[in-house]
Amino acid sequence: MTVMEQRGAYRPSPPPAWQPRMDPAPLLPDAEPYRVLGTEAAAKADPDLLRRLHAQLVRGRRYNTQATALTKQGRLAVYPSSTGQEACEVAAALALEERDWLFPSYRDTLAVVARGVDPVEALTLLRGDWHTGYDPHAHRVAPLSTPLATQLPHAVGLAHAARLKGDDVVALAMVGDGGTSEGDFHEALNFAAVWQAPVVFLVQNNGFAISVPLAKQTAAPSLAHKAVGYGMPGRLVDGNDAAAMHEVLSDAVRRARTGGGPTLVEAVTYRIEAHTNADDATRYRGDAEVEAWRAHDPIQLLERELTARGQLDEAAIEAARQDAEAMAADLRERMNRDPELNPMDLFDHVYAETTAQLREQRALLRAELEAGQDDKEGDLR
Ligand SMILES: Cc1ncc(C[n+]2csc(CCOP(=O)(O)OP(=O)(O)O)c2C)c(N)n1
Repeated sequence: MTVMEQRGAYRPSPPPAWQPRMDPAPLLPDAEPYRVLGTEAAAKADPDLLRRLHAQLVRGRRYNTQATALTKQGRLAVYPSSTGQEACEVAAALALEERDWLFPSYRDTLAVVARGVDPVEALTLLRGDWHTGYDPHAHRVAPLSTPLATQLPHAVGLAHAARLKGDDVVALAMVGDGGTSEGDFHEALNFAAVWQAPVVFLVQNNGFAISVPLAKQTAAPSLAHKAVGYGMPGRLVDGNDAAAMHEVLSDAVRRARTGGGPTLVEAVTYRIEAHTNADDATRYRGDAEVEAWRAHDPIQLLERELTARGQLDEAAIEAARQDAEAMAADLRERMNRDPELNPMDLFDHVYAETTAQLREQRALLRAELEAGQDDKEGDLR
C-alpha cells in the first residue's frame, strides 16, 4: 500500500477563493519580433499605405538631420534624434484616427509632426522658448514629456474618461525602454488593464537609456512580456519595419476602440545617434553595433521591398526627397528668425491661480527687466 493510499481520500485542492482568471498564453508576445517586410506578409500590404509610410520616413529622417544641425548652429538648445527609429514614430501617428490622442516623450517629435503639428512649434519646448509650444487640442497631441513615463498615466486617465463619457477615443502613449523602470509605467499599465481602458502603450526599445543598456535595465525575457503580469497582450515587433509597426499598432488601436482593452507593444529598434547633441555615445558602445543596425535601416528596408515589387520608382523616391528638402528649408528658415518672446510669459499657465511665491518672483523679474530696459522699447506685463 502506498503512502497516498494509506492516507485515504485526501486530495490536495486549491484555496476555496482561487480560480483561474485567464489563460496567460494568448497574452504572450511572439518568440521573435514580428516582421512584414521581406516576408510573405508583404504581398498583402496596401502599396498606397507603404508609399505613404515611405514618404513620411524620408521626411522624418530629414527633420532629424535638420534639427541636429540647428543645435550646432545654436538655434536649438537640445535635440534627441530619432534617426533609426522613424518607422516607430511614423507608424504611431498614422495608426491613429483624428479623434484619438497621442502622448509622446521628448524623443517623439517626428510622431508629433506626422500627426500634423507645425514642425517649428514641435521644437519650441526643445528651444526653451515656451511651455509645450503647440496647442495640444489642435491635433490631439499631449505635450512632449521630459519626465520619463509621466505621460502614461495621463494617457490612461484621458482614455478612461473618454470611455466613461461614451467618446470614441483611443490614446496611444510612447515611452522608451528606460521609462519602463519607472513607477508611472507600472501604475499606468495596471490601471489601464483593470479598467480595460482604450490605450496602446508603445515602448521603443532602442537599446539604451542614455548610457544604460537594456541588460542593466531589466531581467525580463522581453519588455513585451511585462504585459502578461498586468493582464494585457504584449506584442514584440521589429521597430524598423514600418509595415509591421503600422499593422501591429493599427490592430492594437482597433482592439482598444472596440472594447478589447489595452495592449503593450515593444518595438525592437536602435538609436543611431547619441542620446542628444549633448551626449557622446562612443563612450558606451562600439561602432560595430551601430553599423549592424545601419544595415537594418527602416527607410532602406521599405524602399527595397517597394522597388523590388515595382511599387516605387526612382521618380517617387526623388519626389519624397524633394518634399523632405522643402520641409527642412522651411524649418531652417523659420528657426533662424529670432523669436519674439516676453519673459513675463514664463509665469502664465503654470497654475490656474498664481501662487504667492510665483507672484513674488514675477514682481522680481519685472523689476529686473524694467531696470535693464533703459533705452529699449518693450511691453512688459
Ligand atoms: C523621471 C525622470 N528620471 C530621469 C530622467 C533623466 N533622463 C532623461 S532621458 C533618460 C533616459 C531615458 O531612456 P529611455 O526611456 O530608454 O528613452 P530614450 O531616451 O532612449 O528614448 C533619463 C534617465 C528624466 N527625464 N525623468
